[in-house]
Amino acid sequence: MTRAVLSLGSNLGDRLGHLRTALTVLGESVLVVSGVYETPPWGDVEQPAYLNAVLLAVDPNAGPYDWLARARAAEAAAGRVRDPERRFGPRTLDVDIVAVWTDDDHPVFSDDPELTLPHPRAHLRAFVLRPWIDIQPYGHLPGHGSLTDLLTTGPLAVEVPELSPRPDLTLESTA
Ligand code: PH2
Ligand code: MG
Ligand code: MG
Repeated sequence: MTRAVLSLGSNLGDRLGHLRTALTVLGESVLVVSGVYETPPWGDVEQPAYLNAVLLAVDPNAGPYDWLARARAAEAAAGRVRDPERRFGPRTLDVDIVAVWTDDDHPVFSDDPELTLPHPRAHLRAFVLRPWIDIQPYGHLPGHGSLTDLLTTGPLAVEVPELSPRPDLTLESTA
C-alpha cells in the first residue's frame, strides 16, 4: 500500500504551527501539500475557524493502519486532547486518512469503524475536496467521482466561496 491522501485541520492555539508539526512527523513520505485555507467550522458551529490543508503521501512500506498510526502520532505531537462529548469539536490538530491506494493503484475500501476508507464524510466536506484539487486537479474520491464534479455540480458548491485561501501561510515540505 503506497499512496495516501491525508487532510489536516487545526482550530486551537498556533494553528499553522500545528499543521507544520504534522508535516514534520510525516517526514519524507510527504510528496506534495496543498495551499492553506481558512474555513468556517463544519458540524459543530460553536468553535473558531479552522486552517485546513490536504497532502499526498507515498511510502512503499506503509499500509492503511500505518498511515493511521502516523496520523495519531502527529496529533499527539500537537498536544491533541479528545473530548468524547464533542465529536466535531475544536482541536489543535486533526489528521484524517481521506483515501489510500495500493501500489497497483486500486483504492482501498474498508468499513472498519477504526479506519473507514475512503473517509466516510470526505464527499460532504468542501474543506477537504477544495485543497485536494490544488494538488490533484483531475483527482477522484473513490466511490464518489471526480473532485471537480463534487465541488461544482453538487450541493457543496455553495460552501466553496466560504473557504478563504491563505497564500500568506505556507506549509514547507520537510522532505
Ligand atoms: N473538522 C472537524 C469538524 N469541523 N470544520 C472545518 N472547517 N474543518 C475541519 O477540519 C473540521 C471541521 C472534525 O474533524
Ligand atoms: Mg476530521
Ligand atoms: Mg480525525
